[in-house]
Amino acid sequence: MAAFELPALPYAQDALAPHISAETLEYHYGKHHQAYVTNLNKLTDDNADGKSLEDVIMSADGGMFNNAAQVWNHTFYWKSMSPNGGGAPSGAVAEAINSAFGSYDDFKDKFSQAAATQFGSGWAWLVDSGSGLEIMQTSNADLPMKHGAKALLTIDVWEHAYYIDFRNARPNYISTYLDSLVNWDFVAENM
Ligand code: MN3
Repeated sequence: MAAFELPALPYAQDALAPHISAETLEYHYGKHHQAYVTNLNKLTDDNADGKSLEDVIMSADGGMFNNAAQVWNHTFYWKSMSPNGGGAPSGAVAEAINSAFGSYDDFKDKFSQAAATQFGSGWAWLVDSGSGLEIMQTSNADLPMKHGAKALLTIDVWEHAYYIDFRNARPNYISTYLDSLVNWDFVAENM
């Protein structure tokens, strides 16, 4: 009977500054993410069926799918970043990246290109497809679990993710994410 809730941010609202400002998180987390939770609760009658968020994502379509998936995507995105993140991974993650893409630089090029060329609103992902690590692009609220893949890392490329800090310069947002924010410990947990 519990309603879906907005999970706490894994860091303070100003913790990603100067790369991503407190103002961006005030709107992106406090308004956008919150609105997806609020809308999902309206559409699911405060989850009277007691379904998990993943159950709703896998069974719903239309507005219910969009809001449920966006709740999940944003929770995953906040964890994909860290105040002390960025740069090349080490250990098992580095080995998996090198094995799948040849090198960290090759991964970086492919991930950046996927994030930059996602037309309009959407997401770029590092996923485990079941036969190794791959880069995936999704539009709007779409996400890897709908395609049988396991998400390991994501970047939100909806304009609301970067417009306050980077205006229209999506490539600068992507390089800042990779160089200063990406949370490889979270990827290791997901692998
Ligand atoms: Mn967003």
